[in-house]
Amino acid sequence: MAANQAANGNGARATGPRCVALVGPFQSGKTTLLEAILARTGAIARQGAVDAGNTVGDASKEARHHKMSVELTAATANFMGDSYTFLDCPGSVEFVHDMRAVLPAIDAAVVVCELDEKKIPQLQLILRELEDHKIPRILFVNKIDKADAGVHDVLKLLQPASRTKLILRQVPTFKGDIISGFVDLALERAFVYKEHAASEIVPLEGDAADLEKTARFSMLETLADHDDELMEQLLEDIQPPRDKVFDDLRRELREGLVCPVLMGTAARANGVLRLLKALRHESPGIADTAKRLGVKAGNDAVAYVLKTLNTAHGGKMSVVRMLAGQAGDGTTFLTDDDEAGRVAGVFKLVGQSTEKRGPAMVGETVAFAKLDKAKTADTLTAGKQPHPALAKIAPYPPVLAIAISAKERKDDVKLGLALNKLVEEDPSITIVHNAETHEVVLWGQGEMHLRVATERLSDRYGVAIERRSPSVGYRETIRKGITQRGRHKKQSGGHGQYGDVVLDIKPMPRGSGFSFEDKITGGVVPRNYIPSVEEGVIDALKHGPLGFPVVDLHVALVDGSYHTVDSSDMAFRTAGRIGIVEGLPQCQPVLLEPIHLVEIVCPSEATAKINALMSGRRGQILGFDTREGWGGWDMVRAKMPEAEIGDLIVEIRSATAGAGTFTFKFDHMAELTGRTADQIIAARRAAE
Ligand SMILES: Nc1nc2c(ncn2[C@@H]2O[C@H](COP(=O)(O)OP(=O)(O)OP(=O)(O)O)[C@@H](O)[C@H]2O)c(=O)[nH]1
Ligand SMILES: [Mg+2]
Repeated sequence: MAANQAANGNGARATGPRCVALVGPFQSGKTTLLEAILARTGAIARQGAVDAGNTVGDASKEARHHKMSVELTAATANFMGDSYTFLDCPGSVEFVHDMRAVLPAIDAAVVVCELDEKKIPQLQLILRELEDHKIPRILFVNKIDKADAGVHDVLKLLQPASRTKLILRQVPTFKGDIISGFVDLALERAFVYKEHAASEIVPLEGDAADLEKTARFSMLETLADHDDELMEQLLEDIQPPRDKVFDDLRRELREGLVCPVLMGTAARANGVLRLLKALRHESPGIADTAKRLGVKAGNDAVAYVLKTLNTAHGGKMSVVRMLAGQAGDGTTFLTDDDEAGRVAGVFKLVGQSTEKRGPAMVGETVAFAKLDKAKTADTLTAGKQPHPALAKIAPYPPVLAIAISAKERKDDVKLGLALNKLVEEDPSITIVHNAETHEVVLWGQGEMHLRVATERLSDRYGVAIERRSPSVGYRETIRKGITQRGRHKKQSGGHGQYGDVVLDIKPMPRGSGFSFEDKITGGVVPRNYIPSVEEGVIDALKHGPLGFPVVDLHVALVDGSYHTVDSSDMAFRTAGRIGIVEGLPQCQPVLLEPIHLVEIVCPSEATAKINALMSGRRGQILGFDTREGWGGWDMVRAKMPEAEIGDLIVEIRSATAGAGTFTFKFDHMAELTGRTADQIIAARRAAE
């Protein structure tokens, strides 16, 4: 089979396999739309429903359980002789990495949205990502069965989310208060929706005809912004030929000059055929996408890894888009800096069902088995030289952490392996081993993200997990100095133990850590024992009188004595320890807590709420400003104790309809006294 290269110029539609992502705000109906598309194209016999738990997408136990998408679903279908792979992306911001990682290699995105003001900031976030990647996009206004907004309100509501001009391609028609169909403004035809069937063409007359005229004119006006000839025709009141309108729609979509808006009801498969036709005629194909990405021309296969999966039976699978050439069983790939492995099985994907198939051609989206070292977002090539990485998609910094451990100790090793697989599938999870507390800390993008991660550990990898809040990095220090003797003397039978030191302990400025000084004169403590004294001191400082590591102090060894037979490294080490353990409680120990610099970004209408939230959590607001390059958004800066940041993201999201987020970095340690400190110290004692 010769690979179909897409034709490019005006008037020609792209051909060959397409890859289209379904993206959009949380719960807008992407998985339902995928289901409708698969049913309309005959890839599945009957349209399932998310609420019934029988859709192709969201088939994992976790997704079914939470009734939301928690990872990417890929499904390939044929429509009018062309192959299309749809990538159903999760809408939740917590799982956004699965969406961001696929963007580089798609031809176009269908942005599924709702006419809901509260979801506009989320829509804006998604459109920005697409705009930044220069990906042609079509807005699909879903759940139109529930909408009662008039035609003009559609653009008024949605336009603020898009930096690119939106053009309304369809206007709804009503039967009473209920939307019964639409007029297609390019075709100039009226349709009535039929449930789970193609819409029926009806005569365009009466009110609908008037509505169509005005709406079509405004569509043409927008197109004419980028087409002088069309502008002249409009000014002279000449009806542009239909083909010209279609050519403009296609060109302006592909060049990212406009973003067309279609509508429908995914749950009933209404508007789905028109959407598919728009994709067929207007969306770019692999030739344009390869050009956009800068894929190097040549005969070697080039592929981009959209997603990495660990299936129960098939082992590791890399879902890839073929950007050049072809590849099949036995093809050896390189990443941009390593070997990727050798393909052992090519699969067509329709959700969780995988079907073995022949080699993958340019433009196709398939799964390759056993590419051991390929990672999501890698650029692969079958050539001798690595292909430069076409995209680097770093996950957003994590915002929430939990400490986890295997419920049963025997699962410790299994847990380690499972965590590696978890991160391989979802790089937006980070695992940190805290050497001080011996905790395994799972960092992720939110509550649900971490919950799903722990569910996967038990469901997929068979390791039951216990979870806790991770420890806060408290420290303690002293406010007052002291000179303290530390004496270790034991006379047990033959060989005794003898070490005796005098330590000058004094507080140091914040951030100076610990320093040790040898001030011994006249050999009262022999030189060779002094490092042991220091070791003993350091050892004791790991656990101060309040229960935390002690910092910001200086210890000088000023005096001491020794015994020619009984003194040893061990004895002086113990003496050093005793000096600290007995000395520190007299030095007015005080708790130190980490304070971070926090930057929160949020839609401006939420700024006041965010300020209040920060103050309520012992935050010190440093100021707020408009977010650079983001109309209608602010950035709030504050200093905030680590303990209060713990679940901050949960409240930020609830104050901003999911759109706000934050970053933080360590700033300084601050003294903490009073009730809060007492509680922390008591909790520490109880835990010991
Ligand atoms: N009324 C109406 N409800 C719909 C329509 N499409 C989807 N829904 C409902 O909206 C909810 C979310 O649907 P999903 O398809 O899971 O939405 P999603 O965008 O995939 O959700 P996430 O992937 O979790 O972001 C479900 O309860 C659907 O039944 C529609 O066209 N009309
Ligand atoms: Mg979904």
